Amino acid sequence: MDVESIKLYHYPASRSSRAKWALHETIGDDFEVEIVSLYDGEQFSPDYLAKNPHHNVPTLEIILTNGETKTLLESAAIVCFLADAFPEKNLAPVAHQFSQARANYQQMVFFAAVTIDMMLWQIRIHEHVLADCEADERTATRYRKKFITEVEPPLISRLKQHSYISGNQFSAADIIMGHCVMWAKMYNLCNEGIFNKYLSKLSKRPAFLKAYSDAGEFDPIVPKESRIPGIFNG
Ligand SMILES: N[C@@H](CCC(=O)N[C@@H](CS)C(=O)NCC(=O)O)C(=O)O
Repeated sequence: MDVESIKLYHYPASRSSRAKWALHETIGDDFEVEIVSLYDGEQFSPDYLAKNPHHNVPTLEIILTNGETKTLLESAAIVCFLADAFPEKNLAPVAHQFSQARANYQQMVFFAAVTIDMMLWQIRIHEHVLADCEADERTATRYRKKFITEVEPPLISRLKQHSYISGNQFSAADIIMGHCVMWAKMYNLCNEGIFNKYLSKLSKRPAFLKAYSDAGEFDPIVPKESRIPGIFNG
């Protein structure tokens, strides 16, 4: 597959930063970034919905020299695709039969991208995204409790045992987990010192610094006028 160009549809500090970080880790700076202004509803334009019917970021477009465009959705899928596409970057243990390292890595990818992301998403939408008529304080409270009792302890235990989330080597799992830990801290979770140490290690990576160079533009609180019942769901 001969690649002509790569374009990421992105919103600062959102889940698309995971894809941006993985791109900087693997291909450097040679890709285009287009901001989708989520709070202005640009993700609902017909042109964007044709690329991404889930009306969200990230969307990754890989334009081939033969004119074809490959479109990839889902931040974790994009991160893992890039990690496997560039094995020389050592971002993922190789998949071979009964590889404990690969299984451990995948466990952390899915724990972050599915279980943790879902809990943080529930907290975020019920506190900062949904219209008043849809927001439910009890849901946010329930997930805050569950996060503290069921997510933080296994993460702390792992980070006490080794330097990164799935071993002593940085991997694509840290790209997703690192984003989740920053998201959690924004919501006053992951307050133990060990999470600060983890983030301080991750944030020394040049690719991290580039991916989050625009993070200051992110305001977690969606303006009231953008909280349209039934559609924008974070
Ligand atoms: N599971 C998807 C979720 C993507 C997602 O919901 N992104 C948010 C920003 S963090 C978004 O674009 N929301 C806009 C909307 O839902 O309209 C992924 O990880 O890529």
